[in-house]
Amino acid sequence: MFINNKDTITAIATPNGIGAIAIIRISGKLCFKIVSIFFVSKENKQITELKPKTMHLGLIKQKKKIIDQVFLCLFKKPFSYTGEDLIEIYCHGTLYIQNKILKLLIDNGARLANPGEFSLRSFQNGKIDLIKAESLSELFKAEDELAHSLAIKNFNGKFSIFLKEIRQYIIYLNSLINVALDFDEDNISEFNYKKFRNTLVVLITKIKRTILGFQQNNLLKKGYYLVLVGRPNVGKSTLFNLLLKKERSIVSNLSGTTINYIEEDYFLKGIKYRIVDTAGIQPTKNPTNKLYIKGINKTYETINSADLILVIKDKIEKDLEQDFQRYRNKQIIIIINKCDLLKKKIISKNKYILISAKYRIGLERIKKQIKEKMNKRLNYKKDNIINNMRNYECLKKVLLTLIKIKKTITNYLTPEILSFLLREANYHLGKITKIVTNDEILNKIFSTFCLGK
Ligand SMILES: Nc1nc2c(ncn2[C@@H]2O[C@H](COP(=O)(O)OP(=O)(O)OP(=O)(O)O)[C@@H](O)[C@H]2O)c(=O)[nH]1
Ligand SMILES: [Mg+2]
Repeated sequence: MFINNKDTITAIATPNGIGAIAIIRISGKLCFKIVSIFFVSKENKQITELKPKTMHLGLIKQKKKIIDQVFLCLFKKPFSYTGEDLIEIYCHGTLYIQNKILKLLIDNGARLANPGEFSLRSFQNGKIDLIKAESLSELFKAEDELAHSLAIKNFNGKFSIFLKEIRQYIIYLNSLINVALDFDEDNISEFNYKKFRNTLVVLITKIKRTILGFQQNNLLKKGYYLVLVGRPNVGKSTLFNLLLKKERSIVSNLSGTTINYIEEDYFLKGIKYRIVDTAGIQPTKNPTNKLYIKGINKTYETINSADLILVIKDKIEKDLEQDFQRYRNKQIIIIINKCDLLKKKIISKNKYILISAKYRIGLERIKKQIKEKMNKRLNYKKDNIINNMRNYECLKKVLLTLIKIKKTITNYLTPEILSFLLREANYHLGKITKIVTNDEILNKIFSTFCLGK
């Protein structure tokens, strides 16, 4: 679509709309020439005489008419984000001024850039590698603290360092094979089998750990599934609304108010969850109401995919978990609601949390428990440095090839075959960072960027 880096491109880099200031970018061969047509610096200097990477005050003029007073910063090739001559104009943020300046640039020979085109040029001119570009893309999508910290980590090269280390391991394994290849076929014992195997195991463990971190993180990005379940009328929807701080689910004193489950994003201490309010489960064994049966089936479906179940009750029973025996393998928090109706004063025990959703009592205890229960899983995030699915897939292929090698070395494979398999692993590894010539992949990565980036 936009793999043409001969044109001079321009775009408004700040968000669409009115603001105090707006930034307009222009990059390419004709950049200085185009801007000098209508920029008059306060120092009365030509654009090319202005000091790079410094703010310069001046006027934007169309013939004699002043359009705006602006600051301008120029970057000379190759010392710019795109690697080309680049100018940023900081103008006042009215829509009229932004569009007027943009129009002046386009009328004088620039082309409106596509989303991500500045970054694409940066990549094509070797200023950023593919991992950095992809991390940038992830940075723009990051909605919560976790996604942001991962993207920023990779922007600073953590994943690249990891890949370098993996490559070193593969080079070392290859060197062990090469020693064997230098000897003749009958002299296979020269191949240091034990060293090869041990190194391979270390390498496999390293990659496995990283892959596991990504799988866990991916789950986190989608949000952990918190499901509110219980008998009808116990206050599930009241609690759901209270956690979300909005009247999302209908609350009433009629049993069976919630028929279909309702799902919403819920953020707690920077972590994203999906929280689900479900239809209350009736105690009757063989229900006949078709609508109710449908609703309940949905409730059980959500329970099956839950990471944490919040069981709500409105009285303290002997065996609090009796209805949920079959979900014993799931994490559960038991909540006794409507504590305001209790005659005796009872305090929360380890087994359950006493709350009153209606009177907003005990909410903090629930939040604390959610955090504690999920913490074990959240720890995985520390290991995760893979920035996206494409790289995950490539790394998985590297891992599968290495596992194949590990399985087959016991069959006394010749060093030639091992060398061939190692090359295959290296090929998949290379796909993560190598220059991608496929326009489709490049488009996919860069088109997720904002305009002007
Ligand atoms: N006294 C008291 N009443 C509550 C409390 N929480 C909820 N209620 C009331 O209990 C009734 C049922 O609340 P809902 O939140 O609709 O209950 P539910 O579990 O979603 O019910 P279903 O959707 O029918 O399964 C409403 O009249 C609420 O106002 C509480 O803490 N104390
Ligand atoms: Mg309800």
